[in-house]
Amino acid sequence: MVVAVIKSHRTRFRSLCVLYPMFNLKTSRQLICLLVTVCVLTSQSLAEDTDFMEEFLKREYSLAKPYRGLGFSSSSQWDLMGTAMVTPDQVRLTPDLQSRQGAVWSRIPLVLRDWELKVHFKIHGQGKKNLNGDGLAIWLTRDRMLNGPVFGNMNQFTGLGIFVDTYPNADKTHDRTFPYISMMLGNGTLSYDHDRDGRPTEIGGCTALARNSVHDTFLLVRYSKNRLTLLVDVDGKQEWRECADVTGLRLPTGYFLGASSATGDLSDNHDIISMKLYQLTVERTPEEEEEEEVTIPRVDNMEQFQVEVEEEGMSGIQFFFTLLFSILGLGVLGVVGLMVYGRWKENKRKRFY
Ligand SMILES: *[C@@H]1O[C@H](CO)[C@@H](O)[C@H](O)[C@H]1NC(C)=O
Ligand SMILES: [Ca+2]
Repeated sequence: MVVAVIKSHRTRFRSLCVLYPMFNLKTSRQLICLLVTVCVLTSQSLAEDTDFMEEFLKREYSLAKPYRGLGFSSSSQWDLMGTAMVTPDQVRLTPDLQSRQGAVWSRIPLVLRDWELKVHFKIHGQGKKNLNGDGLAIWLTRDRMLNGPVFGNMNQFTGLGIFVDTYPNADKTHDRTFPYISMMLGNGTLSYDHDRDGRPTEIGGCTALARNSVHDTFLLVRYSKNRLTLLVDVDGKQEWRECADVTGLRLPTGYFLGASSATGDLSDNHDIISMKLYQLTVERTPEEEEEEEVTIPRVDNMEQFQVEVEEEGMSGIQFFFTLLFSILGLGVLGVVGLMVYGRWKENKRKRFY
C-alpha cells in the first residue's frame, strides 16, 4: 500500500521536472533552476524510500508478471490446478464458461508472523448483473491443491478464506449488494454454507463493485499481532477502503497461500494479476514475544459475529407496526360490518312492505 502511494508521488514529481524546462522565461530562469533542483532532490529521497519499502516484498511468496515457468518449471514457487492457465497478462483461474474450477497454490509455507498481502484481481464476463458467478477466493490454509465446493477449494478447510462472491445465492431480500467480499476463519470443522453465501461463518465483509470494472481492482489483507484487516480498492480512487477488521484472531504460521475459483451454471473470467506479499516489521513487548502459537486457527471472541446471523423473531418496531395495523384492520372490519348490517336490516324492512 505504502509502496503504491509513494510511487504515484514519485511519477508526479518526475513529470514536473520534465515540464519545467519547457517554460522559456529568462527572468525566472533562476527560479526554475531552483525548482528543478528541489524536484530532483525530492524525487531522489522518495526513490530511496521506495527502495527501502521494496526490500520487504517477499518474492518467494509473491506471484507477479512475468509469470515465467509458473506452474511448470521445477523452480517455480507456484502450482496450477484445474482450468487455471497462465497468459502474458494474468493467471486465469476460470474462463467465462460453465462448470470450471481452477486454482493456483504457493509451494512454500508462509512462516512470517506479520505480513501484508496485496491482490490484484479481475472478474469480468458476458453475463448480465447477477447472471454471473460464482466468484473467487484467496486462501491461507494448512492444506493445498484440493478440489471442492468452496470456490473450487475443499470445505472444512483450516485457515483463512477471503471470498469475492459475485452471485447472491441467499440474497432474496436484496439486503446486500453483490459482489460481496467476506472473510471466514476455518478450524477444520466449520463449514462454508454456499447456499447462504457463507453468512453463518462470516467474520467480516463489505460490498465491492469489482466485476466488469473499468478500474484495476485490488484487495489487501494485513495480519499483525492477532489483528486481521481487509481493505479494498475497486473504484479507481487509489485509496484503500476498510472492509473488515478483526482483533483477537489467531492464525498459525506455515500455511499456504492460494487463489481459487469456480463457475457453475453461471460463469465469469476470474483472473489473478498479482499476489504480492510484504513482510511487516513489528515491535513486540517481551510478553507478546512469549505468546504461544496456536495450532488451530481461532477468534478469541467469536460471539461478536453471532449478531449478524438473521433471526426469525420480531424486532420491537416490527411488533409495533403489526399491532398498529391489526388494530386499524379490526376498526375497518368493524365499520364494514356495521354498514353491511345496516343494509341487511333495511332490505329486510323493505321486504316486509
Ligand atoms: C470450530 O469452531 C466451532 C465454532 O466456534 C466449534 O464448535 C468447534 O468445536 C471448533 N472446532 C475445533 C476443531 O476447534
Ligand atoms: Ca454466492
